Amino acid sequence: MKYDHVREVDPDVADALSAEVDRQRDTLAMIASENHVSEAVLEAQGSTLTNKYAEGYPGERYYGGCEHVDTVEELAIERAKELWGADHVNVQPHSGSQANMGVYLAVLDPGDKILSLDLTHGGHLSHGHHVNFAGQLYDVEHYEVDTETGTIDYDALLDHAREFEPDIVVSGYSAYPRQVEWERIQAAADVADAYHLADIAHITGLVAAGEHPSPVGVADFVTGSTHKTIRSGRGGIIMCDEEYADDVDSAVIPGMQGGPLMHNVAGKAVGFKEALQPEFEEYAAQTVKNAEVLGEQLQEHGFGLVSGGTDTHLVLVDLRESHEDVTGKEAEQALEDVGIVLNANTVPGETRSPFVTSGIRAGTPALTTRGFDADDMREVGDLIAKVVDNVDDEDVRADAAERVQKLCDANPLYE
Ligand code: DSN
Repeated sequence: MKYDHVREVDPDVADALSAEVDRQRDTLAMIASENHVSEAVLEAQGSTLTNKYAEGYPGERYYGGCEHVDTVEELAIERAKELWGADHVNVQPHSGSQANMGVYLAVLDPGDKILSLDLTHGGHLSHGHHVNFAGQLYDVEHYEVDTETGTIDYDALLDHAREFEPDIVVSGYSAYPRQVEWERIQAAADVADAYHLADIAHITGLVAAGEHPSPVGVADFVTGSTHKTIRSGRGGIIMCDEEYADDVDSAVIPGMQGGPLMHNVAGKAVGFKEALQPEFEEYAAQTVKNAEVLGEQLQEHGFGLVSGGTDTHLVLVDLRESHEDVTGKEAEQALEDVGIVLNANTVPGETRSPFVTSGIRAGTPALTTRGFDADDMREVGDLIAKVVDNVDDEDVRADAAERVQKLCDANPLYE
């Protein structure tokens, strides 16, 4: 990729942009929330739509000159409706967190009650963590996974909802390897006469491709981010029934955002079109298969997985089961040194700080995009095991780095 215009104005930034392309080409992107979008999505995001203000919605903007951005936003909306089957879609949230903020703003008042999964059990900051606006504005309690099984304790959630009487129950997670039983979450919302927000940020692509059951038609609100497994332009999305459409739209603008990022909306439209092609279903199925193979390979090497495996695009390794003395942070650093980029992650029953942690989370969406198959994933599993087994061994690292480079060369990116 060339950045000729940037280079002319700003060589320092051009160098960083080029170096980042090389980094992505020569390392394994295994942060479960990341992916590699197509050049078509990149081009749409880098378009002149970044120049346009378009507060409002297609056909009813506060500014003139919106005919082309209207086309783009309408296409993004129609394609999203086709992908997820929702009645109403808002494609303007700048991120998944802002999509959640939009829903809270639409139906909650400050001080209202949120019941959501604890962050260390796989939840998300925007579900009401105390350092986040949601934890500061609302009265939040958390449910948990069963620490024995690693899966959501739906019975305890039901009891918790009965006692706490939340105004909204939040489901959908950022470090949960198993399928979510949306109806059982809905039962907890029903018992408290609460709304149900399903945040499918991580699994948007899996849901669209039918690789994970859909909460659309079960939950009142479904939010997501658009650049993870769905592999489109960066940002967020809100889906809901028609009855909540006006409340959601006014919460997004004027409630919490100004001008939409129309270049990103264009990236969403293009990525959604790609996801509507039959190949996307194959991609999503392979993503899940690759995670399963990775998990099995790690288990062969003695690693423990939260919940004992995965049905999704990620595995969550509990290092306490196999490497009590290696922290998530140490494993993350050792792996990054050989070109395997994933993240340290808290695990259920975590005793270390969120900066240290006892786990690592590894995802397959980006590797699957660049063509990794089951054999490649076995090799990746072997490499992760070898490096974590020998965190301080320079020879092991040198050998692993070479094998990582071979995998990258065999599965080229942005040629
Ligand atoms: N940062 C994302 C993740 O890694 O899960 C969630 O927003």
